[in-house]
Amino acid sequence: MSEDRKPTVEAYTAPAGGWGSVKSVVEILRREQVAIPSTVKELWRQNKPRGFTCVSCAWPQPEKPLTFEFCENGAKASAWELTRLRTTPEFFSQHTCTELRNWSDHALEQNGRLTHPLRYDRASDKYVACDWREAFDAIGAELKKLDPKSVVFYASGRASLETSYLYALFARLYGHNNLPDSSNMCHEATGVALRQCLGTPVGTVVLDDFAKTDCIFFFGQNAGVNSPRMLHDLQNAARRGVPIIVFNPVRERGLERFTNPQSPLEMLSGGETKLATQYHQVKTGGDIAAITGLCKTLLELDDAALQNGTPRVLDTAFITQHCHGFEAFADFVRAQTWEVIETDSGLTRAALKGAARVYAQADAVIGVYGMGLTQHVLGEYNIYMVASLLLMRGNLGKPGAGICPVRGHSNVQGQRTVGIADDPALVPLDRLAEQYGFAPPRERGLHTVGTCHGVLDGSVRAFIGLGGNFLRAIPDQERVAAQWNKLRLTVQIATKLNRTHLVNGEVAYLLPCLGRIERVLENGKPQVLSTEDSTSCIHASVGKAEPASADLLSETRIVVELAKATLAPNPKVPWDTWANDYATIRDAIEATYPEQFRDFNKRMWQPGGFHRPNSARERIWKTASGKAQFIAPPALVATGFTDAPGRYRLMTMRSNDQFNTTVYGYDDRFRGIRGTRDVVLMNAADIAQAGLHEGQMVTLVSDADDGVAREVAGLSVVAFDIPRGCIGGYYPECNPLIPLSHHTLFSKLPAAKSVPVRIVV
Ligand SMILES: Nc1nc2c(c(=O)[nH]1)N[C@H]1C(S)=C(S)[C@@H](COP(=O)(O)OP(=O)(O)OC[C@H]3O[C@@H](n4cnc5c(=O)[nH]c(N)nc54)[C@H](O)[C@@H]3O)O[C@H]1N2
Ligand SMILES: Nc1nc2c(c(=O)[nH]1)N[C@H]1C(S)=C(S)[C@@H](COP(=O)(O)OP(=O)(O)OC[C@H]3O[C@@H](n4cnc5c(=O)[nH]c(N)nc54)[C@H](O)[C@@H]3O)O[C@H]1N2
Ligand SMILES: [Mo]
Repeated sequence: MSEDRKPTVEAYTAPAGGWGSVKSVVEILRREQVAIPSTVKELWRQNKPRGFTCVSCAWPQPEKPLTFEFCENGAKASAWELTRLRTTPEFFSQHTCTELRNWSDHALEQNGRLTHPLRYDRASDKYVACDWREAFDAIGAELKKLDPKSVVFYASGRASLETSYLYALFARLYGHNNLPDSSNMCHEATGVALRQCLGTPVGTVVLDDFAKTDCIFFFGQNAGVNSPRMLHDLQNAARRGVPIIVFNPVRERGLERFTNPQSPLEMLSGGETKLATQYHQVKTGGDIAAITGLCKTLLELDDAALQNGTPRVLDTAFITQHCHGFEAFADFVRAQTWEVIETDSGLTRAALKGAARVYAQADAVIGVYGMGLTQHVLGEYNIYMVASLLLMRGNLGKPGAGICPVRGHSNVQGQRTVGIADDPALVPLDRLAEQYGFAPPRERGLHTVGTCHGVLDGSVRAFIGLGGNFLRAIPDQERVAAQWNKLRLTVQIATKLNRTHLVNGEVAYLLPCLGRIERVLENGKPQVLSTEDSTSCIHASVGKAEPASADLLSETRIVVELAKATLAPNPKVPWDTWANDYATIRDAIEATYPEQFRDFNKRMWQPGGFHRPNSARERIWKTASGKAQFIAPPALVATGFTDAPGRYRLMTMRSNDQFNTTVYGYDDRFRGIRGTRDVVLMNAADIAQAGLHEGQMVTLVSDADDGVAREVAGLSVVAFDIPRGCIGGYYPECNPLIPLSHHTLFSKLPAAKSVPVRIVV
């Protein structure tokens, strides 16, 4: 399917939100051909008590929701699920998988919801309809024959706590910890780093802290696009005069100014709120240097205070009582020269000092971050730096302060909480052993990068995907995809067709499921699901919309049937009871995690949900030293490679018109790029220096030193306000450029925000 798209680039002058947002939602409702009144009715129920949890991002729902507690991108994600368009067996009879592989990501998903279970027929290279029983029995028979260690159970972060708990249990009863998930590409660095320095794998901030904070530092997260409901909290803070200090290589409109599309007054009067009070265009991979500059200034200010006899800038009482490693960290920071800090961050000393002074004057500071920090080779050190910055003034474990990683998928954090983890140390295996009378596998399983290596070397033989688009989301996607059809078995549980479903193992099934917005009936009774948001808050989610097809099953039911078809019966594992009444799954979760999920079935109905306990919030540090840990970095640049002439740092970006690999459309409104995603964003001076011109078609080639040729061709050069030496391209189109070996040091998270590339014409 050829789609001719010419880029047009023009500056976007309006604020985030506002009429542009409304227009964009209306356009997508039209495109999905949804019935507008019933869709609006569903949207009204979004993120409300007794409503459903938005399928888009993981930002928390407030206790007292707005009339319409949804945003432009949440509405898009819901319309995408509620679409009237259908991808039927009839459609598959007309197209081979080889042909569909030439369709764009957008065109495949735009074709609408999957309606029937499908078996891949190698002879015709087509999917054919099958019945559920046949699918479960065939998959079960295959799994029984395979070595469990060669089988991978992937999860994208959307499935509910109930489904995820059963999925992880299924894997362990079957005999492996091969449970990679999307967080392996996302916030795994957060889990690893925060556990190390604060003794908790998750953020410490809750929604209420945004109402109490008096300063927000914002690193590498694009709230206006990826968690737009957060703009309400930022807007409220900005109106209280709270400084918001942003570090981001590009000027993201959503962080600069916002018109609340839910406020008639603002909409009609053209009113807008300025959000960022300072905006620092740090180089990609330059945050360690930038934060070193902030910390250095704090030390200088503290030295001066000591000398002048004025109040200390450091919270020395907190540091003495609660922290470990401060002296070594301070020595490291003092040893860095301003010249190097300026070069490595791309920011001036004056700018960094200005930001640090604001920090020093605030009593309660929140540090927010996203993929701009995690997706670098030194990603964990980026996070240690934010934590250290906060620790210097005791900004942890007090109201209005703390660390706030903004999670991706709506239940990605929750999936880990209930056992989706390749690292068995994160799972209460002894309790599972007792509860279900089996010996859980103890050795470490495969994460996402490990799975890719296993596919390449042939040790992985089967892949089950609970949602997601694995082959598009991973690094080195072309190399891995080329080996995928050597797998014995591939099973995908999905709502819509994507590229991963078109590369199949010898035996392959595509199992269509209900989405979260839809009514789930089991045993004739409506069921409720639950999810955990970015602030460890758990709430019920009630789907009410009419299912896209009568032949869909819930994700929970699919997991249960797969497990039953694969495993020997075990009287302690009541699969049918669970599938018939999800409240019994929640009881099982509570039995496994009694402290986390106390009174689960009751408390999930509280308006705003209930919070899991968080030790760091209570200033209890479950770290090796028993204290919060200052950790100095090994370098000031997070990229993991050295700069060289002609070598650029490529950051892969999300547009305003996509949800991960789901591409809604080809306009990136806030960045002013329309009609295409095949662009490379460059500083005008770099374009001139490289002898290129705007609009020129170029090829990006990977500059990794591993002998593998990787390239993405047909990209149009766009002049953009981005630091020199740094360039931008879209995810997932640029993923073939990321070597599998290019990942964070400890969590093996693909370093998708600084990829070494060259430009060839
Ligand atoms: N609408 C929508 N919502 C989403 C998603 C989506 O695709 N679309 N995806 C969901 C998922 S799974 C996730 S994980 C989150 C992702 O949400 P974010 O964490 O916001 O992820 P990105 O948009 O990839 O990158 C964030 C920002 O990092 C900046 N950046 C890049 N490199 C650097 C750097 O070196 N330093 C700094 N300081 N900044 C840098 C980029 O300019 C960008 O503004 O959003 C979730 N929500
Ligand atoms: N270069 C680069 N690569 C990246 C990133 C980056 O910033 N740059 N970001 C990374 C990040 S943060 C993430 S999280 C991953 C995302 O990786 P994934 O989670 O694997 O990918 P998604 O695009 O979110 O998956 C979309 C598919 O999920 C299915 N789906 C949607 N809703 C449901 C549902 O309710 N149930 C089921 N069963 N299926 C459903 C649909 O079939 C849809 O096609 O990508 C990573 N890859
Ligand atoms: Mo993510």
